[in-house]
Amino acid sequence: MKTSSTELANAIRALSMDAVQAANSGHPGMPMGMAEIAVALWNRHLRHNPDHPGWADRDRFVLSNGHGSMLLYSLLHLTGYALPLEELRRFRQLHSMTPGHPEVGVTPGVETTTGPLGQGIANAVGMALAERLLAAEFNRPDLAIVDHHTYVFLGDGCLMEGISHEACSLAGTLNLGKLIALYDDNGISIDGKVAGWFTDDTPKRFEAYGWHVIPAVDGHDVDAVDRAIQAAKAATDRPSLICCKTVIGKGSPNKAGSHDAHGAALGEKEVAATRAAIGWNHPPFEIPKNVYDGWDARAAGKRAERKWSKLFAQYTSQYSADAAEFRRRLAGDLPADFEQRVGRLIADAHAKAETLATRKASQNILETLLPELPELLGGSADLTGSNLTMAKASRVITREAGGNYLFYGVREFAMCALMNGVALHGGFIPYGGTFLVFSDYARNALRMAALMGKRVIYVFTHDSIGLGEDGPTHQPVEHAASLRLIPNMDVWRPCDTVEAAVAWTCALERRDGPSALLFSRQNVAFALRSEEALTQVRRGGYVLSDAPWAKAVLIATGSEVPLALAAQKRLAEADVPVRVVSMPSTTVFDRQDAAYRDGVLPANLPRVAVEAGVTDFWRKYVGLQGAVVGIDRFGESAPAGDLFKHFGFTAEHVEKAVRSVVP
Ligand SMILES: Cc1ncc(C[n+]2csc(CCOP(=O)(O)OP(=O)(O)O)c2C)c(N)n1
Repeated sequence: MKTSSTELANAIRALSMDAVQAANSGHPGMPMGMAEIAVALWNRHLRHNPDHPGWADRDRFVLSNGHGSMLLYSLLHLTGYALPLEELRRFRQLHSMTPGHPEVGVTPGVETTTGPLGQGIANAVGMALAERLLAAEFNRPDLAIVDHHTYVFLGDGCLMEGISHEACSLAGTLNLGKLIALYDDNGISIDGKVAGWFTDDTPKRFEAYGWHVIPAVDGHDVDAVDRAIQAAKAATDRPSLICCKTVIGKGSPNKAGSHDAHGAALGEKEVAATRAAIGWNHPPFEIPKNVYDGWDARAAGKRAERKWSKLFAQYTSQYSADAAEFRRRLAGDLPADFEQRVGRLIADAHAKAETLATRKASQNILETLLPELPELLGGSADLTGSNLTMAKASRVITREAGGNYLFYGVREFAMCALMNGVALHGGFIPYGGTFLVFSDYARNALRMAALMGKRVIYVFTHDSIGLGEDGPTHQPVEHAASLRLIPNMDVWRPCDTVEAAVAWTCALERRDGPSALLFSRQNVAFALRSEEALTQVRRGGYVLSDAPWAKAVLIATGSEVPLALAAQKRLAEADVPVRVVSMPSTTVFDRQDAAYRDGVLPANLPRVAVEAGVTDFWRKYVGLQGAVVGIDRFGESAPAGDLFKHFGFTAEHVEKAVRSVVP
């Protein structure tokens, strides 16, 4: 007997309200309200294989309204993913596979970590972009090995968040036709009826972005949603938004339609009343066999993947080199000769000993690497000429054509959240640029990349007061330190062409997290270093210039390294030998073994740090007895040279700081 859509939907309702009740924590309203929409998509359209969640050509599904995580966990369990009922019972408990919000890597089938509203839809735009670009690069006539949709559920919260504007506006411009968003229009958010704070005409808003909009769909009518999805799939020239009218907490006699159903357990009594109202007579966490059978997506998933595998086998026989490259790209492996190439790049930089702005050094590196790394997907938030993120091999992505460089427009947050989506999709290593000071605009996307452990590279230029005349609005002061506070974020502030090349190398080689590369606007004198020092740059901190019988250690980063060297020279002339340590990446240095760290920073020597940023951060290296030459206020608008002098970034002042700590 075919299981009815109502039963399929009610299984989601029951699992969601029961799991939230068991945890006495969570959000039952959204899963109960989106249950029919989920049936339409997951039971009739979504192409996926629960036995192989990593299948390359699966449809991607993003739950942008991630607080409704029980919806996704119910779906994954019911369709046959390796997510046993036991894990649903342990919703939100320590080390369960069902954390409060969906987390990629924790639960099979979860494509991205969501919860911070608005970012899921931006991730989905990134995934749809990656699909489009990969298809343009690898598909051949009659051999569309990349051909899948990206579906996203979102609610009022996502649409209120500014990032949804940034991301959806760009998705419209790029005509991402395989992106299909389903909007849970229930008129409720945490504080109550959204009519008091959210009255946009959402369909008109998305039409203005150039989306294909299907308004006023009854979100509790599975067939209606099904038809809307069919129409959305047919509109291949634009992304689609399906606006579904729903009732939050649908099924709950006393809480449906109210914010009471949003973010708290319904309560034992109301759960029982809901069971009775929807005619679900099974005990908590018991799903009848016919319902499991109705949901089971494994056989269909296997068939779909098998079909694709045949296509890919044919592709492999006709285009074996492309097939191998496709596999490499999706595996995220760097080309076999990568190590040699970057080895040469670093050796060349060492030999040339050029004095350049580190942002320019970064561009030169891209000139060398881009032609060899087709997986690099670059871009900038409208600062290409300043970030120097483009190279000769960059090809601009347009709505008509693929490429490897995207003009993101002035959309820092969307850029970074899109890059997360691109990295999650696979096939690319995204990098994107803006001024360091505007990393704040994107900050939560940076945090999410770090949390998800994704290889995303940020090119943050104009990294200090050294940018000069643009003034304090544009001069980062606290940013380097504050980026270093994000767990799993590698932060590099290279001092010259060699360190810049090493920073890029390490960021590209790193598979388990993002890297922020901080580059200067202004020229920085090349730092001559020994062969031994050269090999140690990748350890994040190293002895750049030693002195026998050193009385102190001077630690510097980026554009302040030459200053430390100048101070060292003055001190040497006055018989105060000091060691200079260059510390391009404190985060990487901190991961080195204790013997190495102690070797670089001997415990018995007083320390002075020099960085054109807030001083607090450096206390962990210099201690309370040491000194920091930094800047604990906002900058000023003036030529860089004047600012460095004004704020005490002079060899004289650094010398004084050293003398203050040397006994
Ligand atoms: C960026 C961000 N801000 C705030 C929150 C807290 N929050 C979680 S759900 C929610 C309301 C969302 O409303 P809606 O999308 O309509 O969800 P529904 O009430 O329909 O479940 C808020 C403010 C969040 N998760 N992310």
